[in-house]
Amino acid sequence: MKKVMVTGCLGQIGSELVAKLRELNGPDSVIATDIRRPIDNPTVQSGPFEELDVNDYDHMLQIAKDNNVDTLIHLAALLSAVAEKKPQLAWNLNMGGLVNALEVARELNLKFFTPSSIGSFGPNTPKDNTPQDTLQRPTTMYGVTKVSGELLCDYYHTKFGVDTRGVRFPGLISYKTLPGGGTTDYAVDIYYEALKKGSYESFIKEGTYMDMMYMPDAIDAVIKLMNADPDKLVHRNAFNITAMSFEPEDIKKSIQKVMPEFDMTYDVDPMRQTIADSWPNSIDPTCAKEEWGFSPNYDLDAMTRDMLDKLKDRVEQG
Ligand code: VAH
Repeated sequence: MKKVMVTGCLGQIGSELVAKLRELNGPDSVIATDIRRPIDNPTVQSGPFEELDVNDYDHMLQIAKDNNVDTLIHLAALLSAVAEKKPQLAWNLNMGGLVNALEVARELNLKFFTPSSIGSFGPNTPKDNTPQDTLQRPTTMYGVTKVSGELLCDYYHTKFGVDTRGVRFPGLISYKTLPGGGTTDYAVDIYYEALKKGSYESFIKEGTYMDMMYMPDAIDAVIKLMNADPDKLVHRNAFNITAMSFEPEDIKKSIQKVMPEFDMTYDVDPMRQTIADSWPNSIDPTCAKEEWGFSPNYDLDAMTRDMLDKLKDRVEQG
């Protein structure tokens, strides 16, 4: 990955992945793209940036050619809760953008990454220790685009020889960007509210287990997978990865170890609860560990300590 083009670079994953790649390989090693150009944004200011609508194939191809990239990391997509409110827009953006990105990768022989999600599983998937290869009948538009994307990426590898790779991300927790319309966002919101108010009202109900991971582990996983020996990859699109599985009461107790007075109540959002109930309780990351050495570092308490430490200054500044 000497010269990487990233779509959706202003999102939760993109903003941190671009920063890490630029830290490792230099500011000019990444051409960051997104549909808008917020001039005061660190991702825009820290290196090459282009405005790009991923539904504009010709423009995407031109940017990749002009910057002589060797890798395309395609992140632009609507997340689960927003996608459920705007399913047609979600299909057009998530699938239209992906087809364009895969075509650019095929045309220019680029290495390719796009994420899937635990959202690619559905209510009749085995819920505990969900296998790498199993039934995938998601009941959300987000999940339909994710499982379709997995199949399309495998097709482009088998049919056209494109070096496509992906992971099924769990819920990702980070402090550098605000949550972007996902179902697992409660596990991000809770840290902000704990510092602002000392309490949180969860929109996901007690006892709802979901896989989660701290963003530094997610970024390391993408880079490790993209640098992995292709001959060792039995699977490609997309690997189960996870660092932990927890429910709202677990994260409450973890925060209380740092902030004993923290309290949590519930006001369940029926739509996001329905989405969460259709996803696994925990997935099995064995294939990722065996095929490319996936190895997360943060557990729930380590993540909590770091999140509260990093967020406290920002919350105090308002
Ligand atoms: C969402 N954060 O909630 C994303 C992710 C597994 C969840 O795909 O939509």
